[in-house]
Amino acid sequence: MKTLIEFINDTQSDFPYATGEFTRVLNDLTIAAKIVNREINKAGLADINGYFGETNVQGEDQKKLDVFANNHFIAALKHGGMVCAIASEENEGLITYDNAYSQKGKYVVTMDPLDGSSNIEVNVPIGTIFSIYRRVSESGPGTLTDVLQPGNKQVAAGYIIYGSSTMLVYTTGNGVNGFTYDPSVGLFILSHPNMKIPENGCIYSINEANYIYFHKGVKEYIAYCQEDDPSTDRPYTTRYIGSLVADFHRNLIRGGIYIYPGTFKNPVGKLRLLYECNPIAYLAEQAGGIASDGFRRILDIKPTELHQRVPFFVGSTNMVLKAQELMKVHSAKEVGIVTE
Ligand code: P6P
Repeated sequence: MKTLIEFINDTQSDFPYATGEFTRVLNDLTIAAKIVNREINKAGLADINGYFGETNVQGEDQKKLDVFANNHFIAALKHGGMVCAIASEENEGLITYDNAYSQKGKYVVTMDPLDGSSNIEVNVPIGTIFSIYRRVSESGPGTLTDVLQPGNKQVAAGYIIYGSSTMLVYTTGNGVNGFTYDPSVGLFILSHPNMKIPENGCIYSINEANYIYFHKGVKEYIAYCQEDDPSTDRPYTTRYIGSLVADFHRNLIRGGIYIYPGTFKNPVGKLRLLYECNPIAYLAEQAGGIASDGFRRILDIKPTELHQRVPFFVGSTNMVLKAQELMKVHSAKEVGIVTE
C-alpha cells in the first residue's frame, strides 16, 4: 500500500516545481476533502442536505453542503498559506486573503467545491473539482490575472469523487493517479496508478432532453452512436447521471465521451471553463484522451472572466475526434467557427 504522501515524496523529482509548498497545497485540499466526505456520508442523517436558502452567482440554489464544502476548502487553503487567491463556483468574485502569510503564496486555485450537489439527497455521487496554477503576479493578494490563465498553464488538476468510495484523482503533468480514501485510518491510498482512458469506448453521456436545441453536428453524432454496426460496437450505450465528476470518472475507467454542448438556446453551454472544463480536460489529456469545445482544445482557450462557460466534449480520443469531425462538417457555420 502506498499513501498519497509517500507517492508525492516518491514522485517529487517528476514535478518541475518540486517544492514542499505544492505538496502543502495538495495536502490542504485533501484535509478539506476528508471533512466534506464525513458530512456527505451522513447527509441523510444531519439536516445538511437541504437548501441553504441562498443562490450562488450561477443563480443556482445553494445547498447547505455546497456552502459547507466551499467554506472548508477556503479555510484549509488559507490555513496552509501557500495559496494567494481562489476562484470558486460559489463566489462571484475572486477570494483573496488579508493575512500577509497567504499573500506570499505562490499558487492560486480554481475550484468547484461540490459539483453535482443537486444529487446529494438522492445519493448520486458528487465531486470536488480543482485546478492549481502558479501565480503570475509578483506579490500581495492574488489577482484576476493569476486565475484567468489558459488551462495549459495548470501545474495540477484533479477531483475528489464522493461515491461508493471516496477517491482523489489528480495529475501534475506526469500521468493520472487515483487514490481511494480509507476512513478507518484517514488516508488516501494509491489504488489506480497511471490511469489511462481507452482510446475507444461504447458510452456516450449527454442530456438528450435538450435534443431539440442541439446543433446539427451534435444530432449527427448522437445518430452515429445509435447506428446498428456491430463491427464498431454500435449502438453504444448512454449513461448520464447529472454529475460531471461521476460521468467523467466512469468514462475515464471504461472509455466513453461526455458532451455538454452549446445549443441554440445556450450557445456556450453550461459548464464553467475555469473550475470544471480545464481541470477535467487536463486529466483527460494526461490519461490519453481529448477535451475540446467541439472545435478548439479546451486547454488553449484564454479565459476572459471567472465564470465563463464553454461547450465541452471530453473523453476517449477516437470518440471525441468523431464528434469533432461531425461538428466541423455540420455546425461550424451554425456556431460561427471559421474552419480551414
Ligand atoms: P443538466 C451539475 O450541475 C453540472 O454542472 C454537471 O456536474 C452535470 O454534468 C451537469 O451540470 C448537469 O446539467 O443540465 O444536464 O442537468
